[in-house]
Amino acid sequence: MLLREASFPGLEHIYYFFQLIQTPFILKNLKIAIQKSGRLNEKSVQLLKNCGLDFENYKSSLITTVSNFNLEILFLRDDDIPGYVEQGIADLGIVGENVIDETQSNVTYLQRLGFGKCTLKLGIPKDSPIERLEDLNGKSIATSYPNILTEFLKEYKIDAQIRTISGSVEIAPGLGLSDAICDIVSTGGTLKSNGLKPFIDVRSSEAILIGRQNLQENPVLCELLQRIQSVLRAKETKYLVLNVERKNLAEITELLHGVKSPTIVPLADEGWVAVHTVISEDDFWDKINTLKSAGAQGIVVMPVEKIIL
Ligand code: PRT
Ligand code: ZN
Repeated sequence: MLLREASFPGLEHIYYFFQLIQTPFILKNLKIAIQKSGRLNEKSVQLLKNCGLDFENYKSSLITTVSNFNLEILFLRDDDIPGYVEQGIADLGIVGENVIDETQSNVTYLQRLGFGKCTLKLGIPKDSPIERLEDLNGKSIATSYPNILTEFLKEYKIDAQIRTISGSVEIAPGLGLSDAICDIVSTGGTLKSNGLKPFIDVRSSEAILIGRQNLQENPVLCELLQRIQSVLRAKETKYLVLNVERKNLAEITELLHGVKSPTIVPLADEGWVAVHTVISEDDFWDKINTLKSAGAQGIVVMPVEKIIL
C-alpha cells in the first residue's frame, strides 16, 4: 500500500485517523513509524533493510508495506512519532530520546539503536560572564525543548526565564533574545559559528526503538527485535583473521580470552597457524596493537553482517 504525499497539509492526519478507527477490524500488520526525512531517516531505513525487510522507500510515500514481513512503515515528522505510538496508531517507532522526553509521551523503550547520538546542551556567548549554573538565575534561555529544560532547571533550583522558539535557536543570543540557549549539539560547529560555546550538558540522546504499551507478547515484534539485536551486535563486532607462529599461539589465545574459542587453522608452513575470531569494537586499536606486540601478523579485519545467538 502506498499513499502519495498529501498535496495540502493535514491529509496524512485524516488518513491516520481512519487507519486508527479501522485498525482493530481490518489491519493485522504491525506498524512502525520512522522519520520521513532528516537525520534519523537514512539510518532507520538502513536498519530495517539490514533486518532483511523488503520495502519500497519512495521519498513521496507516507506509508509502505514490507513485502516479506508483517509490517507497515509510516513516514512521519520525528516530533509526531511518540504521539502516534502512544495513541496506538503506530505500534512501534524510531525516534530520538530528546523528542520522547520533550513530548512527555507514555511509550515503552524497547531498544537503544546506537545512532543519532547527540547531547542537549546549554550554550552561552563566548564572552558571556556566566560561569556557573547558578549564574543563570534571572537570565533567559532560548530553546525548542521547554519541557526538558523546565525539568532540568527545577532539578537544580535555577530560576531562569525560558523563551520557546521552534528553530534556529543558536541565533537568539546574537539577536538579544536570550542570554543562553539550550539546543542539540553534536559536533559543536553550529555553536561555534554563532559565537557560542558549550556550557553544561542537559541530557544525552540517541535513537530508540519505542513501542506502544502492552506490545511485548507480540510474536512479530519478538522476531523484529531479535533481528534488530543481531544487526546491532554485528555492528559492534569485527571478524579477525591473524597469522601466528605456533610458539606465540598460547599467548595470543590468552589475549582473546573474551571469545568462546577461536578457530585455529594450520598453514602450509608448519610453524604457523591462522587464528579466526570475532572481537568487539571497544578499544579496537588497543586490542590490535596488543595482538601485534604478541606476534600476530597479516591481520585481516572484516565486517560482520549479523550475529544470531
Ligand atoms: O522534519 P523533522 O521534524 O522530522 O526533523 P527535525 O528537523 O526536527 O530533526 P532532525 O532531522 O534535525 O533531527 C532528528 C533527530 O536527530 C533529533 O531529534 C536528534 O535526536 C538527532 N540529532 C543528532 C540531531 C543532531 N544530531 C543535530 N546535530 N538533531 C539536531 N541537530 C541539529 C541541532 O539542532 C543544531 O541545529 O544540528 C545542529 C547542531 O549540530 P552540530 O554538529 O553543529 O553541533
Ligand atoms: Zn522535528
